[in-house]
Amino acid sequence: MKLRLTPFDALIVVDVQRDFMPGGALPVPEGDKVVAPLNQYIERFSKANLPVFFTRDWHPKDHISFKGYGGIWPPHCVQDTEGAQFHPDLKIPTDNKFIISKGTSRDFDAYSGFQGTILNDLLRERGIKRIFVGGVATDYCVKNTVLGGINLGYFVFLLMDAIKGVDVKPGDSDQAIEDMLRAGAVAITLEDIS
Ligand code: VGL
Ligand code: ZN
Repeated sequence: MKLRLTPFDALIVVDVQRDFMPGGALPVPEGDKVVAPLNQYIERFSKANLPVFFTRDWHPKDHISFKGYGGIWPPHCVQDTEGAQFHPDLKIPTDNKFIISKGTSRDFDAYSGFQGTILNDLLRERGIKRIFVGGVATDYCVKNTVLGGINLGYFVFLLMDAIKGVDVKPGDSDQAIEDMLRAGAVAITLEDIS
């Protein structure tokens, strides 16, 4: 497939944070492998003056998703901790970039970047019609952001070369990809963008 970026396109980089990387609190196997390809997407979008959105998990220390507080996850991405920082090699543009924090209230979790955030408003304000989504984890926040985007009427491209999953159960990520494609997401890699 050859597709050309248009003024109605935006890149969404999901949760590329230290705690989701190998050695972090909630490691995604090979999670760090998304950084290099994402940097290439970021460069393409930035050079075309298109907005780049970075979602981040940004939990209070007693968040409902944490073990001991009603959830299933080890504490991760606690607000203002090192684990919540973006991967140090992620090339965050100086201009036309937006940081979207989610899961910020103790009693609510958010796997989707749209949930409880102004992401949809920011995209709509800018006339964005198509979103390109990569990051971690394929089977949680990437999946829910993609499905959320489709439900809100966006055309969604799934960046196959820039996603990694946790696979709590083997096959979860493959199933998530199947679910996203069935819902209407279109799978692409960097080569598909001319
Ligand atoms: C995520 C589990 C818990 C994710 C966030 O970013 O996919 N997964 N919180
Ligand atoms: Zn979380």
